[in-house]
Amino acid sequence: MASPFEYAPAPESRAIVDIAPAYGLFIDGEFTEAAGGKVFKTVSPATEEVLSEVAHGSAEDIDRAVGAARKAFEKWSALPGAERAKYLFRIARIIQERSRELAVLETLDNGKPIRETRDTDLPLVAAHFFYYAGWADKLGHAGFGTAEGQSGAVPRPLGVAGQVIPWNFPLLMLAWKIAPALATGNTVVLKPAETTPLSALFFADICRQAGLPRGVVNIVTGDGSTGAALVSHPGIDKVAFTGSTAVGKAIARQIAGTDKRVTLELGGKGANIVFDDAPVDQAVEGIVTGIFFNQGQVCCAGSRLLVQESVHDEVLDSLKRRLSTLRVGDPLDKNTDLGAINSAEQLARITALAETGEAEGAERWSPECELPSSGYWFAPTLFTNVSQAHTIARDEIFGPVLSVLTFRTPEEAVAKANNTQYGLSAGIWTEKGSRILAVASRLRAGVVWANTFNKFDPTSPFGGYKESGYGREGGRHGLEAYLDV
Ligand code: TAP
Repeated sequence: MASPFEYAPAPESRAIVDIAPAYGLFIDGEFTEAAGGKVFKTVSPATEEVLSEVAHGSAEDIDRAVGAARKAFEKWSALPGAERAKYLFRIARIIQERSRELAVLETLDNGKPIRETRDTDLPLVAAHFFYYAGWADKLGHAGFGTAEGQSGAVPRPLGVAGQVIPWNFPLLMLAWKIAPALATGNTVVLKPAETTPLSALFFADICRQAGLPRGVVNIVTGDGSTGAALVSHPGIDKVAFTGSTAVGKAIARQIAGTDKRVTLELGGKGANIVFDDAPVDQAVEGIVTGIFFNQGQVCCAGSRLLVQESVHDEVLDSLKRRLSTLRVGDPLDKNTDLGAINSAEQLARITALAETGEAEGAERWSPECELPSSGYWFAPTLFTNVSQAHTIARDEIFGPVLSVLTFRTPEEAVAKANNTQYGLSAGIWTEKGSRILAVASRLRAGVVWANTFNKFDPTSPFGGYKESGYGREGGRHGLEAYLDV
């Protein structure tokens, strides 16, 4: 199949991005049809319009991709780090040059507001490639072995990495996985989520533009069965998975007893803790960012608000006023705060959990807002009178739904925050630095934000405790997951 990037017409309504009517798999540097010719449609969640038809990869395609990655590994891993870095720097710069196009594409395929793809996702995607490009020739100085030319063990790449990513930050999750893998000398086969395959395919085009050697990056689109075929393929040396805890557990079971290395980035139920000395206006902004950024479809969302009893009413009044100003609607409008839910399936899950919240006796509130008639939409919602036993306080909703609980003392706040099967994120709002340190040190969460929320940086490791997974991505720690140390 010829590259879809050569013949795509430019739809007038969104001229910044040319989406071709069909895309193939990206294997060994070429776009190719799936064995058997199976395809699936990807739609815009905001309008339900079909954006494109994408090849549905099977076990046979995975086998081809792993073969290409294995072949490429010999040369790629033998390149001096400084040479690998040049490709990563080139990729980072092309991402910056094409960031408007990629932001529009991601917003169309995912449903998230253009302000978020443009101002948060794309700058972070480029930053990850820049950051890991910088490490490529310094691996011997990362604390995982000795430098080349010195005596001792030089850290080595693992081989072929099988990477499976979710739909909530398609391009950013790709960057989190591909940038460190390539910097450390591994080659990859990546499987994007079924509902958001397009940005990974545009990334494949960027790899070609950057002159990346064939087979170093392979993209196989498809559904869960494609991901399962990748994870179980005997030719991969490492599995990097981001997604639900249920699938993460299944993967851990599947690869038990093999010598594959694995990192799992799974679900969360983050506590956002507001103490009575916190500046209320700032805390309210942080609560809104914590749960309504990306429509709450964020693994580290602050989905449980723990507010000190003495300021509960003041915070809730202010929060409701602020929620009444949020604009829900067209994700391509730069004034939009909340876009569409990613899929009909996800919308059904959010709806069911919100109904469970009501049925169990919590009090539901949403600002008045008109939702578009087509597409998948859910109004920003908060629940008060929530107890720790409620389903909406325990289960990850992965939507724009906030459960509000209260506490009296810091001890109670810590106990409630930690009372979850998850351990990915938490936030603390207080003016006292000593309280931030004391509380943060007792929270069982991989990332703890103080007086901010949902801030990301490529230099900072990210990952979970308990059922939020294991291994770290990002920062120096993120290198270890791709090295034989
Ligand atoms: P999942 O259903 O777990 O899907 C994640 C990815 O795994 C998708 O590409 C999916 O393919 C694929 N997959 C499904 N079944 C598989 C199997 N048996 N073997 C291998 N791969 C399989 O999660 P989701 O609904 O996409 O994402 C939401 C979840 O991801 C939430 O729980 C959220 O917390 C978590 N998440 C965590 C993080 C971090 S960093 N901890 C970040 C983002 C999201 P298809 O989509 O094609 O079915």
